[in-house]
Amino acid sequence: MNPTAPILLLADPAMAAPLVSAIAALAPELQLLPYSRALEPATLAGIEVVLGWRFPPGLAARLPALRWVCAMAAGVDKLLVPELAPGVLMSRTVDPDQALGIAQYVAMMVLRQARGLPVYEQQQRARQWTRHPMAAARSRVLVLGWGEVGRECGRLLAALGFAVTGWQRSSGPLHAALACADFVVDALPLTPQTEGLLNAAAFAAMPRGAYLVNIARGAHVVEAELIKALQSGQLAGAALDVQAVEPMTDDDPLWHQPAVTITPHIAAQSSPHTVAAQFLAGLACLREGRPLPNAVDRERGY
Ligand code: OXD
Repeated sequence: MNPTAPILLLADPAMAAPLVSAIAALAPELQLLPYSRALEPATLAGIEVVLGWRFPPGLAARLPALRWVCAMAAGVDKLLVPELAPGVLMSRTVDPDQALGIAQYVAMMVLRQARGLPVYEQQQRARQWTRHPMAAARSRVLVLGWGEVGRECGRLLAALGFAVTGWQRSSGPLHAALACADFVVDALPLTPQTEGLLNAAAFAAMPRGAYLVNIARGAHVVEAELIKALQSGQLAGAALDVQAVEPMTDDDPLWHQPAVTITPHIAAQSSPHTVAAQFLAGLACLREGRPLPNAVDRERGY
């Protein structure tokens, strides 16, 4: 490897600024090169390492010396582009604090629904002081995806008194599991097998009045079919931190669904210090020919 080759940074410069400072504090000698379309082919030809979130279309094919792609996020779906050469290694960020932050977001949304808050918010707007029967929330929660994030969501929800089951592809048929869930929390990676998994048939398999929380990827959900399930009352509501198109456009029909709570992919972000430390640890492994921490199996997609 060429120790002086710049690291290509694929991220919005404003969003990446804290990460750039964290890396500079730990490894001031490293040159981080923010991607721009004006970069010369000769510069791209020398790139061995990419740190980022998403490949601009066609870029991976223009990096003949590329050895390692390090995702500054938990998910790698936007980096797993078909033109990536077969031998290129990939790893991702695994940040326990991010997993906890996501679990807190999930707990907030599940509790909000389970304790009937949407009804009381509506009543407050109408100055209506009406009590409804309310017991401790002990609903059944199915967490789809049992990796670091899914397990942390499960741990926190179980501590709050919910009956939690984790589901992964080896657990058995999805629809049978959905049939026993008052809440479904999506924490799956996005792969060809999970894209569109939450569709009309999946919503129909859930008990009437179930609630969906998605902190994973918008492409898991067939949004037009979700809207139909909400409008028919099959689903009581959904909290969507991720959407099929991000940023959402003005005319996205999800904006108009009263039973949907939308947040802009903020459930939790990985800490720049953790990303910096894990990236530098990975770089040292790559240079010394040791196995990469948090390596991604490109075939599986996570
Ligand atoms: C993600 C992240 O993968 O924010 O969505 O880390």
